[in-house]
Amino acid sequence: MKIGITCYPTYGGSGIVATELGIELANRGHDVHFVSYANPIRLDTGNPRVHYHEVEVSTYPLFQYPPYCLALASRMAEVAERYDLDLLHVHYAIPHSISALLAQQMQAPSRKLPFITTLHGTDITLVGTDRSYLRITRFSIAASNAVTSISEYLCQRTREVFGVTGDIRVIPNFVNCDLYHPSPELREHTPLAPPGEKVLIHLSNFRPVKRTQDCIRILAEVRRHVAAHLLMVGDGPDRGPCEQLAAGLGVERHVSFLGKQNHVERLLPQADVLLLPSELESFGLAALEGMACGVPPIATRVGGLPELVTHGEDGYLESVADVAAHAARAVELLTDASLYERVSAAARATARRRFCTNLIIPRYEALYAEVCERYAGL
Ligand code: GMT
Repeated sequence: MKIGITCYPTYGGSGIVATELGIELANRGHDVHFVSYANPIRLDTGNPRVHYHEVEVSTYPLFQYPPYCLALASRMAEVAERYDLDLLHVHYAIPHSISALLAQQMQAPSRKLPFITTLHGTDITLVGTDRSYLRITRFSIAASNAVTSISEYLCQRTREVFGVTGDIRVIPNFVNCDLYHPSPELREHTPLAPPGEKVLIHLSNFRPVKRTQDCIRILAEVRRHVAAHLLMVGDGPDRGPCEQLAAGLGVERHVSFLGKQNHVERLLPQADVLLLPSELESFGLAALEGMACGVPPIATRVGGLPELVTHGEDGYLESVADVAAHAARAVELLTDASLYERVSAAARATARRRFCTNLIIPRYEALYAEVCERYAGL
């Protein structure tokens, strides 16, 4: 098929999922056209079936707010026409599904261009705090030819927030288990931490919802019992406060801030435990990527995380802000080798059994075929 994908190309889970989906689809023989304002992160494949079309937004002085939504719609329509696209798949409702709807209408009646909207979470929670997006988001969800959400939790929330009664298909996020895999050798001898120290890792965009400072507090607590080093991967508004807190708690030598990294599959296998103390996660992609690498997550019991992590089996779920409980779980795992091996193996097994690309990508392919067939008959 010829598929147009739109996402936010920034350092966020929705962009990562959209990018990885496009790459996997291209590996399976589809032609994938990314339409966005910048090259999506992690899109560094040499696959000739992956194309990127930039949306240029005019900065004419009259426009205090450049109309990105319209420029995107226009580019979507242009790409659909030139490359004979079968459908558009947009990740994140605001404003991508409205742009897709406009592109669809611009093509009609000569070309049938259905579009699918995948909800990732913040597109729904944002509406919770900014009601000005409520009506337009509800409208764009209803106008989509299919809607998917990345967890049961998010599906439920969408129904509650928007009163949506139509079909929302839950297709969970996925991980390439061949690319993301454990490496006991690397874990034993990582160059990223002093020899003999255990390694904790956190991966996010350092937004307040991630509670990144809790990671620093957890490390400080863990170090009272076990020699450990923390890798903080990513960047965002709370990086500065984290650095200050590390200095304040006297653990700055034991924390490495690695900034934004594209190849997290090379970093994760070097860690023993993944920390995800978020206030909310609709899915928790970082936890899944860690699990595929055999790195047990210690996360919060919020949002979609309980659909991914089974407490005590393949990771741990604790209350938000309960630093002592998160630290105690880390100490437990890091000091009991047989417990560690069991939980680590179970984490990897969960990723393989339930969330591997070879299980999830065919579900998107089936949906694409179904939507195209249904839309052709309209
Ligand atoms: O969490 C973020 O800051 C980024 C955000 C996004 O929309 O890019 O992530 C959301 O989508 C990810 C991929 O589906 C999920 O793994 C995250 O849990 C979700 N974030 C939240 O719900 C807060």
